[in-house]
Amino acid sequence: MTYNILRFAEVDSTNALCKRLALEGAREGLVIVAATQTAGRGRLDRKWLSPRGGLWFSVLLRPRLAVGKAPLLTMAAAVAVAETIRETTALEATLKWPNDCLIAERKVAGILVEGKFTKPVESFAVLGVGINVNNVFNEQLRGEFLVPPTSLKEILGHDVELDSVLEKFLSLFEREYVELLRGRQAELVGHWMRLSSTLGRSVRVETGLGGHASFEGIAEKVDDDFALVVQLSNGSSIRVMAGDCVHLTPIVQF
Ligand code: BT5
Repeated sequence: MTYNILRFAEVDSTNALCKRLALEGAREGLVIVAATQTAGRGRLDRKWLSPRGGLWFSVLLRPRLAVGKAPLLTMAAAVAVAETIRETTALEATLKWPNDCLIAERKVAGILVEGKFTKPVESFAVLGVGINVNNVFNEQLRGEFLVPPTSLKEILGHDVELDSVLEKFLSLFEREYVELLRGRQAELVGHWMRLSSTLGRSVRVETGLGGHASFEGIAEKVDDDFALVVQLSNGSSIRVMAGDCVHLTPIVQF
């Protein structure tokens, strides 16, 4: 993939801008990077705080992928984010299903894939990534987050060059993306599982849907569609396609 990187001092949301350009016919590989976002967003229209110092960017993809397989893009990006952090800082970044990257149970990065999956020619996916690199959080704000946040600078005590993090991510992501498009999902799933801190763990899952809107169990595995399989105390399992997952206890061995 040939990347074409456009940099901005400030945008509303790199995902929103990337989407607008996608609709105008921009090519796969367009990367929008912004020093700050005034309306950065997470899933379900949640706010994503994007002050200067962080790495906020979106990549335009035009994958030939069945609609149901779109979550695998999040998975591929998550693997690339965790490995980028491990390789550039040697910190032990892990993955929380479905879209968080954590260090010591604090959220250091989040991923938001949005798209339009209709006719193959018109369809696209915008892969948005936010990594807390050199930004720091004040204590008051910290309490308002779903998962306590952290940044690379906060842990390391020094700045990390934003461009080197971006470059590393783009090359690692491309590798996972190519594998995915070749249909080698099993490798990708295996890769994600090795980096995961969700599996083997007691979790609470919130789906926001009726029925089993919220339940607890042991996170057993993710399947080929990146659904999370959770084992309940009565021995049965629930397969969750989308939702939030809260880590409840330390990892237990299966
Ligand atoms: C995410 O959503 O984690 C996806 C975040 C994606 C952000 C990128 S930045 C570039 C691109 N352009 C965009 O507009 N977005 C993408 P979710 O799992 O729903 O988590 C959202 C929650 O994370 C919020 O409700 C807060 O609790 C918390 N949060 C907000 N800002 C944060 C930050 N900078 N670091 C850690 N946690 C944050």
